[in-house]
Amino acid sequence: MNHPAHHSAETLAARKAYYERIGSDNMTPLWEVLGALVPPEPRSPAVPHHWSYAAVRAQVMEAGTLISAAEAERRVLILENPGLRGQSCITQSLYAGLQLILPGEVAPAHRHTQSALRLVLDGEGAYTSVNGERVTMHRGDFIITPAWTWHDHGNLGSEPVVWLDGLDIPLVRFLDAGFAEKSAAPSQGVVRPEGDALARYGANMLPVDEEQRTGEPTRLFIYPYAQTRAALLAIAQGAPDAHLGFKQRFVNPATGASPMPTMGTFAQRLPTGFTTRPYRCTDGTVYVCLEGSGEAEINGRGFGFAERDVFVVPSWHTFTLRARTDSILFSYSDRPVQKALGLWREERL
Ligand code: GTQ
Repeated sequence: MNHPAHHSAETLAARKAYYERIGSDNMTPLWEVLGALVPPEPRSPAVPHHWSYAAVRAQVMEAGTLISAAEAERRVLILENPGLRGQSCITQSLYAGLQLILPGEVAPAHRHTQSALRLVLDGEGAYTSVNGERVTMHRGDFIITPAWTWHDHGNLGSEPVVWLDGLDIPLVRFLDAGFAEKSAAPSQGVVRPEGDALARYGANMLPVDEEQRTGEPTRLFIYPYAQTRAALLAIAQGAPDAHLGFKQRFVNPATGASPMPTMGTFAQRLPTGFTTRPYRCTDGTVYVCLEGSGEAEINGRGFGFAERDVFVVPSWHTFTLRARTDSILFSYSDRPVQKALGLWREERL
C-alpha cells in the first residue's frame, strides 16, 4: 500500500473477518491487490533465460529413442521459462519448443487456430506441408503454418532434423479461442508443386486479381534463410542502428503487415564487436542465434550465445546484445497484438 497505516488489532481482525464473509460470495477487496493489478510498469513473472543448443541436443535426440513422431503426434521438448514452469510458456503469451523428426518419420496432419512458426536449426532433409504444398526445410529457414491450415511434417533424408517451434498457444489459451482437428490421413495429398507459394507471393508480385485484407493469414509461408541472409549482408553498409543493429521485420508481402496476426518476426545482423545500446520494450521476445556468437545482458545478467541457441528477454527488461563474431539473430514476439491494441511501448536508453 502507498500509505502504510497503523491499525489496531481490532480493525485488522474486523477486516479479515469481513474478507472471509464476502469471500463466500466470491468477492474480494480491490484495495488489497490494486497495486499488483495496475502496476506502474510491467513486472513480468517471466525471467531471462538461455538454452544452449549444444548442451540440450543430446536430450532432444534421446526423445527419438523413447517415442515415435507418429505416437507423439509432435515430438517436441517445450522450452519453459523458469519463472512460468508448468505453463508451457516461454513468455506469458508465447510458446517455444524443439521439434525432432527422424528419417522416414511423419508427424501426422492436423490443424489448429494457433499460428505456428518453424525455424530450422539442425539437419537436412525434412519437409513441412501447408495446405497441400510441401517445402523442404534448410537450416535457418523461417516457415509459417498460418492459423487453421492443415500441416504435417516428414523427413525424407538420412539425418535427424530439429527445428524451433514458435506458437501463440498461451495467448490463444488466455482468450479461450483454441480449436484443433486431426486429419484422417497422416500425410496431406500434394496439390501444388514445391515452390508455388514462394513464386506466386514471394517474388515482388502478386496474382493479378488477388487482394488480401490486413490480418488475413499470409499465403507466403516460407522465408528462405538464403534470402534473409543475403539481404541482411547487403544492407549492412553504413552505421547500424545504435539499439538494434541492422534489424528487419518479416512481412506478408501482400499487405505489409506481420505474416501472422499474433506473432511478429524479425531478423537482425550485428557486426563483429558491435554492442547495442540499452533498450527495452513491452513485447517479451524470443531470440535464436542463427550465425555467430556473443553475449546478451538482460537486467544485469549476462548470457553467452552461440549458433542455434535460444534466449528470452521478458517484457520491459533492459538489455544489450554484443556480437563477439558477426551475428545473425532471428526473433519473435507478440508485438503485432500489442500494436493492434495500442499497448506497445519501447524505450531507447
Ligand atoms: O507442429 O503442429 O511445438 O501443433 C506444438 C503444437 C508443434 C505442430 C508444437 C503443434 C505443433
